[in-house]
Amino acid sequence: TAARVRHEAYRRKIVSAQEAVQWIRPGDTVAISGFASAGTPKAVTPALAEHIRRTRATGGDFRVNLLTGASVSVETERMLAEVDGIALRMPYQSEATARGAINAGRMDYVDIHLSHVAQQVWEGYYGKVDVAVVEISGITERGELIPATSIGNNKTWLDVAEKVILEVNSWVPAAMDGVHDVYYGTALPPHRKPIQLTDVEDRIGQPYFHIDPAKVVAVVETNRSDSASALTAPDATSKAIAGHVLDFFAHEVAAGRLPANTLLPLQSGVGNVANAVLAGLDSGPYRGLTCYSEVLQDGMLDLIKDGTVRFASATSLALSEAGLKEFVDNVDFYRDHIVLRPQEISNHPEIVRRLGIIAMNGMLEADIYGNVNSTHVMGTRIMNGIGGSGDFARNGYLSMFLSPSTAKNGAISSIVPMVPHVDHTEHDVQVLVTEQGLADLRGLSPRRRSRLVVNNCAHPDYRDELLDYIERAEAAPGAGQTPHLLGEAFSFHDRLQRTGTMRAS
Ligand code: 0RQ
Repeated sequence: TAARVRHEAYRRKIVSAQEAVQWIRPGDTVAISGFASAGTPKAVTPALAEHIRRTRATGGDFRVNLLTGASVSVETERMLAEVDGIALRMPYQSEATARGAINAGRMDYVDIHLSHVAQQVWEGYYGKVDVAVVEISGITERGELIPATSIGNNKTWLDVAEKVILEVNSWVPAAMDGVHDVYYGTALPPHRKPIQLTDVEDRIGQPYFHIDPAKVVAVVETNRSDSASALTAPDATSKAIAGHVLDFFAHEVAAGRLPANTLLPLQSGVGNVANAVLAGLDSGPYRGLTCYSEVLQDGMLDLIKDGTVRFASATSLALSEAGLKEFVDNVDFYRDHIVLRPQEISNHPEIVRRLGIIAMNGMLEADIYGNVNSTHVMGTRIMNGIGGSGDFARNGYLSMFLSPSTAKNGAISSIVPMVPHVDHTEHDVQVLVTEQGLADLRGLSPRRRSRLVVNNCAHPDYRDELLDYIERAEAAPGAGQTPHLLGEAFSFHDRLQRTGTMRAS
């Protein structure tokens, strides 16, 4: 206790999670820490789920509105959804139980760009925030809060919440102190100033959060690891996608549009394909690369260690047990190469544009003109959410979307005539990549794009039907700038719904 909570006034507020949770009332808006698997509160949220379960068992009703950084730990998302404890969820989830509740219409879900969350809360769209539950790694002698493994929206939650519950997690290595850069200079218009960040490693803020101590109603001590992010070795499809991306980088360097060796700051999503691209960079000619992204995973530590990556900025450090050990054992080294920032800064459009980020994100499907659906299966059922993909894709120097050319053992083509839900419009999508190949759409009109997308990216099983669609759409009277046959535009989806596959029999 003394080592982590170094301020007497906060030591007097230490209580159990069960006591702390009494501050949360039915109908409250509760903002919690957490971004990907890193930094979710470990004690108060399970206690809240239990509290809600008991209230329900005695015939009561108890639901809260839940605001987070992005996804939070799978257990947390599941526990709260299982007790039907969430009325409204914002801004991102990626868990099956919550997804089911949302798609059944039992949970309201507001799916917004991650860079917008803080400002929308300041603007009051979500009403007042009653309680913030924020995991930190310690409290200094002066009462400053030392962030944990993710920052997300924590600065905003601590600022706006009426009551604050702190979870001090002594599992977070004390050596992480100093990795964070919390910027306090953001404001709403007309008071905005330029954000003076011109290089990925710039430090423009301070290492700690500050808080009005009067708002802190409880301090709960924990010693629990983040739930480890599952990592799988890249499969053949992911490796093929990564190979096309790496060839493209070489091509852009040769064309003088990217600096040799260092490229431009990279942003990549999480998951198999993103991991394969990062692993592929290791064997390329690159030295001194930089990353300006949301989440850093184990693979990034390897790249930093061998000098492939010079510096990485993110808002979340989602490591496995092994990754964390590697980080702690060499923390003095890594502290010079990694910074964690609030997500309004890690995803800030102004900075993404200025730095010239290479944005690489996953997608569910793209259409023949380059519109991308990242979020809604069949245009109706939410998968995860838009997350940060729009922040980076819309403002990046290069905007790339990556996916296998088929899903569900080939029953679904990820290249379709028209996407039934659009997250990233044709204006924001420059490059599509599947294991089949890469379509560089820059500088091309819609009629020049469609054949390229199909020939380079679609799976051979679906290519002829797509080319036939394009030809007939172009030949139709009044075909227009972006030819479509409206009666057939969703024929792939319609067939999937009727027969269980997009394949023609
Ligand atoms: O489901 O495993 O049950 O079969 O979607 O698909 O191919 O494993 O790819 O993990 O990269 O996810 C768009 C969801 C892709 C993700 C999406 C099914 C497929 C599988 C996953 P199964 P893959 P990924 C950075 C920015 C938005 C948020 C974002 C995403 C499952 O990338 O959520 O970009 N993006 N954040 O079978 C039906 C299709 C499908 C399909 C795939 N067309 N129809 N199902 N699937 N295509 C985030 C951070 O940095 C934190």
